[in-house]
Amino acid sequence: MPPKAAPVVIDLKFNPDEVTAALADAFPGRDVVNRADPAQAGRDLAQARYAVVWKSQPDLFARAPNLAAVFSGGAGVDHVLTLPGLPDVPLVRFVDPTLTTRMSEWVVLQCLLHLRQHGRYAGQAQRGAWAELPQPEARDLTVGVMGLGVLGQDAARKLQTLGFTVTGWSRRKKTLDGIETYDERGLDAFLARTDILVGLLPLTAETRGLYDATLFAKLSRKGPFGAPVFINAGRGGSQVEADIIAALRSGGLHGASLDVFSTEPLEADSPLWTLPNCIVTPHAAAASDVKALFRHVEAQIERHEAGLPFEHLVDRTAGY
Ligand code: NDP
Ligand code: OXD
Repeated sequence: MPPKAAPVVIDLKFNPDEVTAALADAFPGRDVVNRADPAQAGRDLAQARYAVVWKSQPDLFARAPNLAAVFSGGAGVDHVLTLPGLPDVPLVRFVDPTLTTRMSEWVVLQCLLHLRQHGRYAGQAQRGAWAELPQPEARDLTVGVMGLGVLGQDAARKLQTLGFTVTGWSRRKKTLDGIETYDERGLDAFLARTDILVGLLPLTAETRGLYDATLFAKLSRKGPFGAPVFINAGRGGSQVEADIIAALRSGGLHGASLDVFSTEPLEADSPLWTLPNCIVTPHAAAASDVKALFRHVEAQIERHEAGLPFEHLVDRTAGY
C-alpha cells in the first residue's frame, strides 16, 4: 500500500461556496478538512500536516498540533502572524499571476481615475454640466510606489507603460529599468518628487501608521493638481485615517483611493465614504483566486515532499 498522503486543513474566511467548488478538484489523494463546512466542524485535525489559512478560527493550532507548514490564503501575512499558537514551521505566502494582475489593474485604474479627473466629471454629469477640464498627461505626473515587491514592481512597470514617470521605494534598493528607485534612507527624496503615492507595503512594526500628516506634508506640490494623491492597497494599519480625512478637507491631499482600512469593514459613519475625490473599495483590489491558491499550495507541498525548499517563504523577523 502506498503511504497515506499527509492531510490538509483548510481554514479560510472566504466565500464558502467558492472554497467548496475549488476543493472539488484540489489536493487529489489527500484527506482534506474544510473548516468552513459545518458538517466537518467536529473532525479531528491532529494528523493534519498542512494548513491553508485566512483569518482562521482561533483554535486552529491548538487542534492541529502536527503541522509541517502554514500557507497564507493571501499575499499578506499580518493576519497569520498574530494568530494564537502559530507554530514555528515554515510560513508560505500566496504569490500568483492572478493576484498580481488584479492588483496592477486596480492601481492603474486608480491612477487613471485621478489623472483624468473622473470624480469631477462624475459630479458634473450628475448636474448635467457640460464642461471640459484640463488634461495633463501621464508623463506630467510622477507616481511613487512604496513597496517594490511582487505587486509593487508589476504595478510600477504597467504604470510606466502608460507613460507615467514612475519611482519606487523599498527597504533594500531595487534595480528596475527606467524606474528611479530609493532604499529606506531615501524616503524624503522619494516623497519630494511624488505626485501620486501608491502604497503597496505589508503591515509590519515599521510600516504601521506610516502614511500620516508628516509624510503627506513631504509629498510634491509641483504636480498638475498642486496637491498630491494618495492611493493605498497595502494595509489599512499603515495609514492614519484621521490625517487622510484632514488632508482631503484642507486640500493637503488632492484625492485618495483606499482599498484597505484600519477597521474593516470601514465604519458606516466614516467621512471617507463621502469626501469628494476619495474613492473607497472594500478590500477588493486583488482577491485571491481560490483555485489558483490551491494549485499554488499543491505545488509547494509537492516541492517540500520532494525535498526541495518552499518558495515565497515569509521572514518572520521582518514580518512579511
Ligand atoms: P512583497 O513581500 O513581495 O513586497 C513587499 C515590499 O515592501 C518589498 O519591496 C519590501 O522591501 C517593502 N517593504 C517592507 N517593509 C518595508 C519597510 N519597512 N520599508 C520599506 N519597504 C518595505 O509583498 P507583495 O508585493 O506581494 O504584497 C504587498 C502587500 O500588499 C501585502 O503584504 C498585503 O498587505 C497587500 N495586499 C493587498 C491586497 C488587497 O486586495 N488590498 C491583495 C494582496 C496583497 P524589500 O523589497 O526591500 O524587502
Ligand atoms: C492579501 C489580501 O494579502 O487580499 O492577499 O489582502
